[in-house]
Amino acid sequence: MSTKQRLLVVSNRLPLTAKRVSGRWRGERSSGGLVAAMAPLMEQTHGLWLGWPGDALPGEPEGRARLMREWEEQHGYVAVEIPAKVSRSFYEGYANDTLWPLLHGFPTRVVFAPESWAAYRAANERFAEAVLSRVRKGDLIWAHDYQLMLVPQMVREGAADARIGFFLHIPFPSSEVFRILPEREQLLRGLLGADALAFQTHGHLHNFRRSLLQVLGLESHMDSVQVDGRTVQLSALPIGIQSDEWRSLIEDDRKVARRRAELNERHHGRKLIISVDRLDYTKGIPERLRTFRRLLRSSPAWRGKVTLVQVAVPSRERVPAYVDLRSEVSELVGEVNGDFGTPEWQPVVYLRRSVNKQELAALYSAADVAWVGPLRDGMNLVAKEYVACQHEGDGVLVLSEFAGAAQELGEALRINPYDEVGTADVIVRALEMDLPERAERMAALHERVNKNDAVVWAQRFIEGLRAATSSTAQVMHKDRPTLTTEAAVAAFTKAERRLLLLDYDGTLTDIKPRPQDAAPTPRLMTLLRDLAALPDTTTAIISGRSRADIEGWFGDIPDLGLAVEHGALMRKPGADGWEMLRGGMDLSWKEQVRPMLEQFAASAPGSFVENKEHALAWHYRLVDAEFGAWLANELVNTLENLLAGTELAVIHGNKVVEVRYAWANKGEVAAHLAARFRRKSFVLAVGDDRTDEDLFSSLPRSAWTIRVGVGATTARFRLHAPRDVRRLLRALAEA
Ligand code: ADQ
Repeated sequence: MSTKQRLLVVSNRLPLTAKRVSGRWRGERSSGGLVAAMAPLMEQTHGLWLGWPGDALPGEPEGRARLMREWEEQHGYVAVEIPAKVSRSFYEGYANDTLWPLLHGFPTRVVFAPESWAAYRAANERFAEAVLSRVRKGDLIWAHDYQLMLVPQMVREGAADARIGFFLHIPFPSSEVFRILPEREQLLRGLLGADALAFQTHGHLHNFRRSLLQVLGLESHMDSVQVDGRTVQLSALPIGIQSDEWRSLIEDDRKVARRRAELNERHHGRKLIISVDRLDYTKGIPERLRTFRRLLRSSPAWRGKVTLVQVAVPSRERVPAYVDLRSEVSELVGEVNGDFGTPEWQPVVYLRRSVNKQELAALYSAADVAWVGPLRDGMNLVAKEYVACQHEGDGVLVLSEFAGAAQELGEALRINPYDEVGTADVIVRALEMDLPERAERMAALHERVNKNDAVVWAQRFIEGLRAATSSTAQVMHKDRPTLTTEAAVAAFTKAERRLLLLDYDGTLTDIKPRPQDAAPTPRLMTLLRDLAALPDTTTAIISGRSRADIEGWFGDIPDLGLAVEHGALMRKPGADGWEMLRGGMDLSWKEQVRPMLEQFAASAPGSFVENKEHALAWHYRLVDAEFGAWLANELVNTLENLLAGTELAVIHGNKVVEVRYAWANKGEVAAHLAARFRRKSFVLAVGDDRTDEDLFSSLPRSAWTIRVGVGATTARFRLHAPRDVRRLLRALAEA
């Protein structure tokens, strides 16, 4: 990788935290495997790491600034300063009180606080600004985790061609849980600013895709999604550990060997179970202690023969939920030890603190069983660390099926941590397992964990990001430019004659759950009246709707052209009556097609059949998004077979499947109206779905064709939403 392609890592914390000790600012290493995973790439590319250095406590500001400069020069660490008030509400508030429980699937623990959302936005802006102030062409930006979900889009807005990757370390929940969040759309859009998005497991990725569909109505492929004409690559990429480091601790470190010998000695004649967690409610610590109590109750033979060492490092202690958890765990430990302990034996050894890696390695390697029981976990590195430290290969890993690691570590004994009885049985089985089975299981785990370590993980992510942003990928998916109002107004005013062809739903107004709710607002009516009254200008609405709807809303604007049912019927500007584009039609096909549509409507509650004058439509906007899309594809296939060779066409529009005459399309009307306009005229056509593509392709290349929203298009330009279309048209009306 050339030095031109630097890696810019963006994470909430920098690898160093600024602390003021005896009046002087110093850097302290923050813990975390991410630093080691990034190290080779950071070094090769002379990369930068952008993150928060800790609160800027009052006092010695020059000393702090000097320290930050040193960090940047020596390590490439760039401090992203966040005002103390914002940082608390951002980190302890939105990130840890709202997103953390939500993304782990604990909706009842989610705190909804609009103020903390504002802080989250503000903090994400700080990170994005820091990236934008440093990024150079070709750099690869890699943002991490739930604290920074808005950063990809914010960076994209400031640097359209930036190469942005994002990795979510924690789970992505079911869409039913995710969509309770008021800011669900902004967060999804924030992530979609990236070129490559990766999750820990396929399950999380699947949940994310379902949320895209349910919340944004965005369909995606297994490995990609199209947004604003860009492709976002999607993948599942489970994070690994620093296997090398753990191996050398086990094989070469004398202190670790000594500690292990001491542990073996102390627990001689007993089985040792190890559990290591951050003190977090997602880790299932109370559940584990209750299960252990049950085991001791129901299996008296194990009393005095097994010890559970629970190491728990305090975490997020300013968040109330964590304070409660801390007391609950202490009480439970006291209860179990009080109920079952003897002068010779303490059932639970509880270490509520951080222990260093040597101590951890000794514990892992001395333990007969690791009991990893999170209620939900993105990956869980402890499971992998235990495996890496089992150099003799005789320990047993007991792993929650709700940890991401369970997807990879199939040879572990699986538990449902909520099931006390079932889990207690599995623990007994682990304690009693014979050596050959233990060895066989552990050998397979060992190989997998060592092969997919943290460095391999980081390399894979970067390869994916490079591929997603390679020049060929970019050329293939290069999008339409966004239309600028100034350019359109200039061309509009210069032209002698002007033609404006406007789709209605999804173009002039937002799509509504029920078609009848999409009536025009008074403001939109005024806009259309103003446009229709412009001199030397023809304005027409071309809609798939019925004559009744469109005439009911716009019939009294005399100079507005109206075409309905995709152009089967038309009222020319200034004309009184309606005319058919082609006459003498046989409508008997409706009798055959209608029962089929009714059948689909009956199998999908919320969907219905609309009987138009010259067409039939099945609307499924209210149907569960995934089911609706699947059913619509079924219907289209069935109808296409049935109608092959007839003059009818099946059209899959925006949440609607429609059968109508092939000639009755928006292109026919447009060609009809545009025929009277000379080459130098200004012709503008705007629409949001597949039926509008007919409109675009019927017009000369010089026409101002505009697609609203996402999706492949032949239009020359793209606008984001109906709001933008109305803004543009207002500018034309006033030009
Ligand atoms: P965490 O929720 O922090 O990480 P985990 O993956 O288990 O969870 O990592 C914990 C790390 O802290 C391990 O390396 C462990 O050794 C260490 N640790 C825990 N308790 C300790 C103690 N008492 N003393 C010293 N060290 C201790 C988040 C997600 C996870 C995901 C990781 C990485 O929640 O699901 O696996 O990021 O992506």
